[in-house]
Amino acid sequence: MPAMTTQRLTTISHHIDDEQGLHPEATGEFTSILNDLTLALRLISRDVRRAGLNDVLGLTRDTNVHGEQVRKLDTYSNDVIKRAMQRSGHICVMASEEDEEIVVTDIVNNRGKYLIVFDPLDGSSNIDVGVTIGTIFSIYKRVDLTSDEAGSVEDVLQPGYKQEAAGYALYGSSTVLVYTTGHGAHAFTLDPTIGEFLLTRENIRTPKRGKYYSVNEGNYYYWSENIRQYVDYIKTPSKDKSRPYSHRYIGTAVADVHRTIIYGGIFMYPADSKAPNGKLRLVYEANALAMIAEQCGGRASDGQNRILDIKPNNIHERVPLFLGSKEDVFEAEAFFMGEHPLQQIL
Ligand code: P6P
Repeated sequence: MPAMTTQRLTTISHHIDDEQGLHPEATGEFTSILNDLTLALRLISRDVRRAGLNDVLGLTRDTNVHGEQVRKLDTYSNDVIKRAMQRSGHICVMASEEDEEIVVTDIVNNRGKYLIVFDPLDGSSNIDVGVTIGTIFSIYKRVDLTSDEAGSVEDVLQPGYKQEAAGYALYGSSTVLVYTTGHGAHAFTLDPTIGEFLLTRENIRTPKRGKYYSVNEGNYYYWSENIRQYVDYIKTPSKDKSRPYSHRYIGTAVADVHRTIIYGGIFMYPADSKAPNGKLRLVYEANALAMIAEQCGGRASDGQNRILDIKPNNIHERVPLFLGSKEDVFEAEAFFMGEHPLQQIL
């Protein structure tokens, strides 16, 4: 009888502590921030799971049975993260999809040397139909570590390659947290009975080419001719049976990206005539997803430029996104730039 093999039982707190060992200059502040963030994600997960029951539980649009103000789930998620990030005093400034301006932490004489940018609830329009939604986050060091001034918008507008950590939470059939500190990307699944995120996939690796493409085909006639040619190409049966690809599209970027980094293939939100810079946000969506994709061995670009190299000009700017298996993204880029060999003979 072969000896039983036992899977290591690793919580995200264990993993964050272990990762701290990989950063010799770490002082525990960063670890404290990540642990505070996981508390916020567990609270959001709990309330996302109840969302469908609000009406049944008598949680009206205005006040619930306890007379408490019932707020929209994305507003609630936004507040939970901001409150969790105030605790440590290590965060000097925040930016959120839900707030027009930066949020400077209100701790007196705050010397925090980190900042967080986040989309508290990506895909929230899917809540009412029980489709997976998620939270996306990035953590940076502030630009001037010697400053004792409040954090500023310059701290928030750093290029994505400056990220210290990035990740996302998926509220689907289970709650999954994927994060990286630059040493691979790792997935944890929440066991709600004990409130712990347990390691389920370490060092996720994306296949160098996949069989799925994920894009809103409803925008087909708004895309450039080159993008239409690419999508037509991957839908056309090939002799070696490598094509057609299968189409998958959930409409929540975090969920579509997660499937893409696990199974391979490509997720795209290209620019189109309605959205000349695409729909997804650079600062608090694309940068985190791009860092995760690269840590899994994949690629993320705007069709030409590496996402992580793009210097943001404003908090809410949008960016086209091509993300996934390296070979698939390179092929899409060749079509996007009109340089694919097949386009020369069309
Ligand atoms: P469309 C969700 O609203 C979101 O911001 C992303 O999560 C998602 O990828 C995209 O919009 C879906 O947009 O235009 O396909 O409905």
